[in-house]
Amino acid sequence: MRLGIFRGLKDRLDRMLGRGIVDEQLFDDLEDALTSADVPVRVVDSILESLRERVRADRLRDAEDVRRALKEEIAERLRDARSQLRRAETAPTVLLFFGVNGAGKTTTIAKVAQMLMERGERVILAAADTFRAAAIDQLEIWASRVGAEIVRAQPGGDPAAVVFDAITAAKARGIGYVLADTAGRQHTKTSLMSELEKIGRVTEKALGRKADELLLVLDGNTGQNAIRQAEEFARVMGVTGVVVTKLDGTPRGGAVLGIKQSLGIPIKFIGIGEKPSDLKPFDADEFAEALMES
Ligand SMILES: Nc1nc2c(ncn2[C@@H]2O[C@H](COP(=O)(O)OP(=O)(O)OP(=O)(O)O)[C@@H](O)[C@H]2O)c(=O)[nH]1
Ligand SMILES: [Mg+2]
Repeated sequence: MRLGIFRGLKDRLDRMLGRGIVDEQLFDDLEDALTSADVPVRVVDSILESLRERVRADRLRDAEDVRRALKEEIAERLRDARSQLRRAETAPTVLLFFGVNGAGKTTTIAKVAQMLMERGERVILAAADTFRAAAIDQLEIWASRVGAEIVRAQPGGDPAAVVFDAITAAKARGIGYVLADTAGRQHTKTSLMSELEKIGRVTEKALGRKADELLLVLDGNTGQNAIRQAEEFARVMGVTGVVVTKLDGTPRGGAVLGIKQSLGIPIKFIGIGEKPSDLKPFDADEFAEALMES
């Protein structure tokens, strides 16, 4: 897996560790490398504190051992049993996607739809971004490309009603998954946040329970603001997991390390390109490994 995050981290680590001396200078350099990738200061401190402890306790002297310990510290902070996508006992499983403008919601839905369909599932997409006609068309194009069905309304229609209709259709026809696309919204815009809350309420009415996954889509380029966004969406909607997109291109993706540690929200998927196949179910060890190699 190629990630853009921590671009150059591998070279920096090689240089740092190549000196063959595990000293304060090394920890300063590591701090600098992690901070410049936008890993929140609190997370950097906690990683380095544990790493120091390990170096001391296990008497690590070898560059390779320090590298492995660092990787383990990062992976430990990201591991979460809830990273796996939930599947409802009573169909349909409803996944609601939301986030700020341009985060990658619609593309992620196409990717998740394709992944589910490859597993033999049937999928309905709900085009609940009714603000722009182009948004509905974009989802329609993805639906036909990946072979999913779609429920749509007229532009300007009620987004909650679209989700309601999609759930009703899925129930009637025994379709396993409903993936709902919503309009991009800034987490600071109260009216748009209450619209999202309404979509959540209507989902609950149609389904008889809350949406099975409330997925916040975050652009990996967002840096520290990702945590602010996550806090606000979690407050208004509840968030069961995040999808971090565009990790193929960003040197600032370290902020994602803060979301799990600060808010306890697991990462479910990462996006590593624009194609439907460019999605990975999140695996903490694989991710940490890829970071170290980037
Ligand atoms: N490189 C890269 N580009 C991505 C990824 N995910 C999405 N994009 C691109 O990001 C842009 C925005 O993606 P959309 O899926 O339209 O984002 P959105 O959140 O639905 O946007 P709005 O509906 O306008 O709020 C598009 O050009 C996508 O191709 C990714 O993982 N990697
Ligand atoms: Mg969209």
